[in-house]
Amino acid sequence: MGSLWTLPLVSLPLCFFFFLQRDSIGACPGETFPTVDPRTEEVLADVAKADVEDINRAVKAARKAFDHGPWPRMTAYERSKILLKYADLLEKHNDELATLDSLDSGKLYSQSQGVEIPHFVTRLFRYYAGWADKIHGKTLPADGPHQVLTFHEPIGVVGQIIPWNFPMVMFAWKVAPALACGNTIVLKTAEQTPLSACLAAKLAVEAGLPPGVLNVVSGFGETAGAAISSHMDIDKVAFTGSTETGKLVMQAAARSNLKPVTLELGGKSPFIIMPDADIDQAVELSHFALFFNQGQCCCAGSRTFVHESIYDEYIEKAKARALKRVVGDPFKSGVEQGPQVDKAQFEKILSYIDVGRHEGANLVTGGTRIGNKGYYIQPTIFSDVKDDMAISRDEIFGPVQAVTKFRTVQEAIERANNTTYGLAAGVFTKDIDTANTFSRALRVGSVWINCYDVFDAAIPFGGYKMSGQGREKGEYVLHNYTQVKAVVTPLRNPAW
Ligand code: TXE
Repeated sequence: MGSLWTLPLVSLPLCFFFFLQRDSIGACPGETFPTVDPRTEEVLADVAKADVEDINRAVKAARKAFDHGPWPRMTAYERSKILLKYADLLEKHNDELATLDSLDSGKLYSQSQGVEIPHFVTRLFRYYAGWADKIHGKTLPADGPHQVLTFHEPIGVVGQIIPWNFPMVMFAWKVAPALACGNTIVLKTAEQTPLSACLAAKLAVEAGLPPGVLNVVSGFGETAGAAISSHMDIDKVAFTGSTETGKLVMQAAARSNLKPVTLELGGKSPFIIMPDADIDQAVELSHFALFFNQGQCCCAGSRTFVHESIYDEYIEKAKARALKRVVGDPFKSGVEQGPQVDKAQFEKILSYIDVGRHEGANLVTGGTRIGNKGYYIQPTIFSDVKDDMAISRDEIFGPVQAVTKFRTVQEAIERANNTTYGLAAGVFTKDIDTANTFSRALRVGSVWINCYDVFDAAIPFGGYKMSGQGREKGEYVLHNYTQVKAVVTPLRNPAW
């Protein structure tokens, strides 16, 4: 653990947002809001509360940097070198960034320190540093005596709004590709988890990102977030969060300047276990698919479909596994599950557990909070869940697994697809034909066969239906952050 960030954060001057003019600036009226440690329910730090006027200032800085600054004009290779230097600094500060994310969100330190920052943050910046000088247009064979070229240009000032479940990972998914394409950015962190992005913004200055290119703002959704999505001088908005808020972002974008919108939203992903599966492996993987990160994953495998022939055995073993799950302080080794991120999420999950009981699902294990301090919830399993129950339809975003049985592949496909969401799915089978059938029939953005939550900088991620629009990561995300310009020139001597 990094030494600096093991101090109680209340005393640290983390009350700011950064413009990259080498200054840290407080929010306009000097207002702050507390960010809370979900382990103790105590205040960690007071953070600048950006308002509409702060967003205007951030956009002004980003606009100036885009219209007149060096970032979109420098060679792609120069941009790439700065991104690589940024990645080196993120790597150097791996443990502090991980500590801030775990303090702020309650996620396991082993996960943020050993997996998220190195593999999904630093790695992602290096991946997009590699892309910077490979983003280019085409030469097109048009009918007639014309030379036709396309330029792939940066889109301009990009607004980005991120959630709290993977604070630094979401920062990297948004910032790295947008910078590689030559854009400038105004990014708003989630009000639950503003800390790590403050440090990341400071490191961006150190890496040599020119002034005004990356503007990180902490504040609330209804004010600062809404000001971003409705801003007339922001050219594109990228959002990750709930489906409900995604609709508001899209409406605001349409009502203002019709800026293009990409959305990565909620899910209710099926995890389908066939009778030929190794039952112990299936139990372990489906447990991981749901309970990972306290169940706070947009792609959590939250509807477990188990073939009727192995259903009873599965329930028994899944219960034993859930009872073995170690819940506690996310900084302690051996702990598998920390607290939920905040009071609102904690109460939402407990109320869904009540709804599940009242709807007649069978509570197999769990169902209550743990202790009386901190937002800890018992790993919870419901069996005999019917498709029309709220716990099967709605995104609970917590450690609550809903298990149901099925008979045929066709039935599993139809029921798995019978949702407004379409983010991801897991399929557990030894039969390649069954695996192929599922991967083609499921209406989701990611299908994991005999694995789950496999992320890589190169693999695109995003949703069908109300799980979102557009893709993040890989080459696909570059479309979100570039404009295509067609340039046509008459050919004087078409024969040549
Ligand atoms: O999400 P919001 P919340 C789901 C999950 C969770 C539920 C509610 O089911 O229980 O959403 O969580 C900003 N204009 N996911 O309330 O409101 C907000 O400040 C512009 C799934 O935290 O969507 C934050 O930065 N922005 C999800 C971000 O939106 C607004 C991850 C997300 O907050 C805004 C998080 C507005 N009007 C929650 N209102 C995933 N896909 O991974 C809020 N925001």
